[in-house]
Amino acid sequence: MAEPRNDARKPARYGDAEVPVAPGGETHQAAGPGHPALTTQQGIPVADDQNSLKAGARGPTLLEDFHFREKIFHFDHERIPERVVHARGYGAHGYFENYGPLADVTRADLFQRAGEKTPVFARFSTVAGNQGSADLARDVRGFAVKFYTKQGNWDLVGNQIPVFFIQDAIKFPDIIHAVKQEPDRGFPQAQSAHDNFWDFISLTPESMHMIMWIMSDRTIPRSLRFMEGFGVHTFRLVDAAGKSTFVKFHWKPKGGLQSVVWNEAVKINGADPDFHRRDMWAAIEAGDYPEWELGLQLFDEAFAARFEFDILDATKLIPEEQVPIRPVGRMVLDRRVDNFFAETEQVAFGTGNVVPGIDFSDDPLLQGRNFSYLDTQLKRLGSTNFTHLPINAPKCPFAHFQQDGHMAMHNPKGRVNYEPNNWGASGGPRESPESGYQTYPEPLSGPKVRARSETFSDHYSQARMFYISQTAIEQRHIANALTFELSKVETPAIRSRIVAHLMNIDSGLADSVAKGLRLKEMPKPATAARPTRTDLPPSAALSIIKNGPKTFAGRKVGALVTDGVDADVLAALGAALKAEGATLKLVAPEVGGVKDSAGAWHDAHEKLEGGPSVLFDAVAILPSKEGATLLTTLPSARDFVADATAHRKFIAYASASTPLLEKAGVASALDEGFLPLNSAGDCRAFILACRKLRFWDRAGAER
Ligand code: HDE
Repeated sequence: MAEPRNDARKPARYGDAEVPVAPGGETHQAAGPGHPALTTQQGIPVADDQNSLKAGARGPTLLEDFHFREKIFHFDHERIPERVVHARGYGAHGYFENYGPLADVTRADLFQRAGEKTPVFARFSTVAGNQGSADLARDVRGFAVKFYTKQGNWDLVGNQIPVFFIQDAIKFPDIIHAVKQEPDRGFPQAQSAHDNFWDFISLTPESMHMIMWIMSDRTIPRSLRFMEGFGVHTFRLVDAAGKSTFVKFHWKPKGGLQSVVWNEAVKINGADPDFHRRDMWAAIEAGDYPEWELGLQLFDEAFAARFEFDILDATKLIPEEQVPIRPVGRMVLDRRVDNFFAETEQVAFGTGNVVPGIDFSDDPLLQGRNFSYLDTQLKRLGSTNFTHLPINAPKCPFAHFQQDGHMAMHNPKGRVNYEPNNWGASGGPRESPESGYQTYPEPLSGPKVRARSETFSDHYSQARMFYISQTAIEQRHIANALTFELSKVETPAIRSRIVAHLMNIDSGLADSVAKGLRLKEMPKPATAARPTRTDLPPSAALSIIKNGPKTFAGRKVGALVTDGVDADVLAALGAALKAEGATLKLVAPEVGGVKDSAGAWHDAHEKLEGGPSVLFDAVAILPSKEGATLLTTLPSARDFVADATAHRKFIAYASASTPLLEKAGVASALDEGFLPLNSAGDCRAFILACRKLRFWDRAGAER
């Protein structure tokens, strides 16, 4: 006998929402105007998505429930393998706009016409951390760009550091195993500060140049928008006549370079582990589109022959002073993804994706990568048909006879699936001897050997060049980072081995790290395959501080406000920041907001505990008199001020804030980085100061 149906619905009111509720208490929202019918994957309309099919309302669930089984089956398989490296990343769409014809060096179609826009998808990533790791791990960042050109997809799969740890791709699994979590314990996650990493590095002197970059503030960027990008390897450009020119690719951010300091990075990871992706999302939402200029370092065989290092060695860069960068276009990211999984997660980059006019060099790292990327896509995306996914498909016409396989969506139509064939007009695609991809016919000879060229054996000279190119502040940060990382290494012999390498780079640096570690005995310098060259001049392009922004555009001020905040000052500050292209965020004791001196209400962006000063580029302390008294009782308010001071930020302050500044221990040492903000007229001086990003001259210990 059939049980009575239990589908009576009564309206319930939950705040502003009125929803139909069943006698069991669960919410049922029915299809109707504006809401299509919910269906199964097979298109069958669903009557009830709140309850599984049971033998009686209190009975066991029935295997027959095809809707339940399909829903859970699909859910169980939602995850795909994350990238073995660069698992944590964030992507956006945009375009590349070409400045002018580059026919003198390449026949690549995207570089032929001034003003032409090529759609792109860019993905930025960390390397070592797993997908759920924090954004501000000390790590090199991936900088991968897919250009959907009219002659197929070109992927420039680069990093934000122009050199790499190793010279031969055969060592990639080793360096990555060493840096990722140790296999027995499964930690540490997204950190190089552990024994395995430094043990490997201490035995791999070719890494020393990269180590200088990794230990610099380059690896803790303030925003993905404020970092450079590099193709790293030497590539080739080939013109219509077949002439080859070597090239290194560079991306320069329009907003200038900016990094956080280490103590900020540690705190940001707690306060907002999604700091970088949130920043990119918010910038695009606000119409403040991230932008980079693409530049080429072009050189010929003659330069390659006389250059101090081997141009095939990915642990070396070519100083901009030696080969200037030729700007050729700009990339603007103006569209966020609609769906993170479909686009950012499923995008498949590959160094092997090149278009006619762009070719490889014999860099053994690049050669190995050309195998790896295609191979990894099969594992990650599960099918040879990953190019059928919209994010990976070319946007130009394509035609081939590759067919079938998992999830095939573009199978050839008709009878013909091979060539040559003699089926006339229905015979399908054929070769293009003129416009098709032609490999540069580099003459090759030599014995088959498993060997490293001696021209790769200078491990320290460019490490030294990088170090001496830094400002004193940046040099101090490198020493501090090395000291921090090696202090997490439990085996004293590893610490000592690294110091032995540093001695070949700069004795002051080695001394400072040895002192920071309290090494009992200074080691002997590491045996160098080649002595360090001391004649390489410093390169200003390698410093972050020397390449900062010209304005404060794209940056954020956090204003700590309370009830009674001066209405005129707040309005003027907001307007002045807007005019500069920067934003104002209000931090208040409660997220509901504050009432200003004129009685107007302002919603807060952050509650004080969730909006520490590390999230902002500069801060303004703007309480009323009563508000300041309240803030002195809140530890998070004191931290807000003390951290901003220690992180060398510019701090605007209303005179009413004095009790808080006193409580935070900074009132007695107000330097030029503290700017009074008591009237609308004070805003300008504050913003001009902020353009320098930090007041590095502040006395006292740096955090
Ligand atoms: Fe990668 N790298 N890589 N890599 N790499 C991957 O490909 C590999 C290297 C870089 O946002 C993998 O799709 C080898 C240098 C970026 O999806 C994998 C070697 C540079 C990304 C792979 C290197 C990079 C990857 C993992 C040693 C800078 C993320 C998932 C020769 C020039 C792209 C995947 C994205 C990803 C292999 C070294 C950049 C395993 C074997 C040098 C930006 O195929």
